[in-house]
Parts: sequence; structure tokens; C-alpha cells
Amino acid sequence: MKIGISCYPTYGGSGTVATELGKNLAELGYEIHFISYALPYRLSGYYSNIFFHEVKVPEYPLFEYPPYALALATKMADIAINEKLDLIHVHYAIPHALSGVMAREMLRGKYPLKIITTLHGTDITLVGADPSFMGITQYSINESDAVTTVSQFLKNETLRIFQPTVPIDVIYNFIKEPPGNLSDCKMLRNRIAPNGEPILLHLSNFRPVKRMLDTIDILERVLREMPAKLVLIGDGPDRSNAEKKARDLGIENHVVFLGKQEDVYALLNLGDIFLMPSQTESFGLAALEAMCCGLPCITSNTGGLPELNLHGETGFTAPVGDVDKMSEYALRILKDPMLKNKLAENARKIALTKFQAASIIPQYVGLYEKVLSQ
Ligand code: GMT
Repeated sequence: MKIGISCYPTYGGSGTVATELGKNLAELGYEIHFISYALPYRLSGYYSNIFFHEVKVPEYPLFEYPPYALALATKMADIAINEKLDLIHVHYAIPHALSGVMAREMLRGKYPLKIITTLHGTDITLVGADPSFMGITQYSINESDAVTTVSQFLKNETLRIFQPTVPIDVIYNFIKEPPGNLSDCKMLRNRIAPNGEPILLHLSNFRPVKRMLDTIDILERVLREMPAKLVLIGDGPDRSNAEKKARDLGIENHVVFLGKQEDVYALLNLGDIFLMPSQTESFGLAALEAMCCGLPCITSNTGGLPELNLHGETGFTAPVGDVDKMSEYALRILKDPMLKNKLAENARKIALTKFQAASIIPQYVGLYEKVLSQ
């Protein structure tokens, strides 16, 4: 089977999932063609059956808004024919699903191409639900040959907001066993917490939806009772607000900003607790990565997070913005090593069973086969 994959190539969960999916499929022997405006950031190294096709949007004085969706559709159609693709799997509805549908329609009667759309989150809950994009998102969903969501929550939201006329399959995001050699991370841990302080950790793109400022509030409350450090991985719009907040609260020496990082597994292993206080989160891939590294999670109880972070089993969940409750849970975990070990063990076990790549990837393959046989 020859599979095209289109996604956002820069930092972000949907691009990460798309890229990891492509790598896993390639390992199974499928030929994978990534189609995007840049090389997906997790696609480093050489793979004999993975190809990348860059989409270029020509500049023209009339184009105040470069028509990327059109250039992408054109590229998809070209690649489909030239590389004899069976299907293109698009990630994040806007604009990828529409471009895919346009490519398929351009080829109608000349070449059979199927479009699989995976919805990831804000393409439904925020951007897609905006009146400017609602109609086109609904159209792209209904015109796809198959549609998946990354959680039951996102499926419910898609049904509620768009009343699609096509079935929607839930296929959860997935994880693989992280690499074993983590000695460098021990050195970094000693630098960050030289006196053995416990480390709270957060990883995101620091957009307001992530509510990363809450992590500073949580740390401040924890520090009232015990020493601790907060490690923040990533970058984005809320970074300077977070730096200012830490300074205003006088706890800036307890907060370490690591910026954007590639080797997240090594860094996740630094932490004792993972914090994800998001406003909304269709799944929470970073929390799954943390669970896989054996970190108990404290997350908000919103969106798909409770499908992943089981309250009292793999960590704790609390209402959005309830930093008192979240810090109470953090203290409970940090003060009770037996509880911490139990949560850590469960987190890792659930990550590596329910969300194991080996059980999720065949669900995508099964869907591809079903679509191609129709
Ligand atoms: O929807 C977004 O905010 C963007 C998207 C991304 O590209 O980072 O994130 C979503 O997709 C991830 C991968 O499926 C999920 O783990 C995230 O929960 C989801 N983000 C939100 O729902 C806010």
C-alpha cells in the first residue's frame, strides 16, 4: 500500500501523531509520502520507504493571503498520480481535509484516490467551530472517505457541532516504549534540582489553551509546604507572561524554561509529576508521553484527558483553573512515595497497553483496507 500523509510539520501534537504514524507504517513495509510545506520535525534520519514532497506557494502581488490549500491540493493530486498512491491520510481538518477532497475531485474519473481524515482537536472545538470555517469543515468531514477522531470526547464534539453524515471511528493516539539510555538526563536533573528537590514538569506550545500560567500557581502553592522545581519545556505566546508571573511571585529561581526541545523522552524522565492544566484538550499526547515515562499526571478533567489520565489510578484530574486542587494533589503525591510509585506504575502500564503503537497502528491499517475495498 502506498500512503500519502499531510499534516502540519512544525511543533504540535497533530504533526507528531502523523509523523509517528508514518514512521510506524514504514516499519511495517508501507511506502509513505509526506506532503507538506516543510519536513515534519520528528522525521529526522533516513528511511528507505519514506519520501517527502514539499509544497511551495508562489508569491504574487495579488496574494495578500497565499493560497496554501490550493497548492497543497495540486501537489496531492500530482503525487497521487506520479507515485501511484492508494490513499492520502490528512491530519487536522483545516486545510488538509479540504485539500485532500479537492485533490480527489480533480482526479475523479482519471485516478481513484481515497481521503482519510483524522480530526485532532481545535480543528473541531475552536477553529472549525468558528463561523468562518464551520461550513467548509463540515463539508470536508462529510466528503472524506473515512474520518477518525483521537478520543471519544472529540467524536462526541464532532457529532454535536457538525452532525456529520459519515461514520466516525475513534482511534486513540499511541506511544512506543521510550529509548533506554537516560544517563544525560540524570546529570541535567542534578543541575536543575541540586538538592534533590522534586520536579514538576510541563510540556506544550504555551498557547493560552494550555493554561501554562496555572503551572506557576501550582508551584507557588507547593513551595508553601516543600521545596520543588518547575521545568517548562516548549515555547509560545504565554512564555513571557509565565516568566513575569514567576518573577512577580518571587519564585523565578524555582522555574526552569528549557525552550523547544526535540528529545522529549529524555527530558520527561527528569520529572516527578507531569502537569497539564489545559482549558480543553481532545487527547493530550504530551500527557501520554509522560505516562509512558512513568510520571503521574495532574491534568484538568476536561475533553479527552480523563480517557487517558484515570483519576486516582494514573494521577489526578481537577476542574479547569482549580490550581488549589491541583497543588493539593501534587503535594499528596510528593509526600507519599508509595502512592507516587503506584500511580507511576499504573501510568506506564496503561500507556504501554491501551495506547501501545502495536495495538493502535493496526486499527489505522484496518480502516485503510476497509476504505480501499469499498
Ligand atoms: O488542536 C490543537 O490544538 C492542535 C493539535 C496539535 O497539532 O498540536 O493538538 C491536538 O491534537 C493532539 C494530537 O492528537 C492532541 O493530543 C491534543 O490534545 C490536541 N489539542 C487540543 O485539543 C487543544
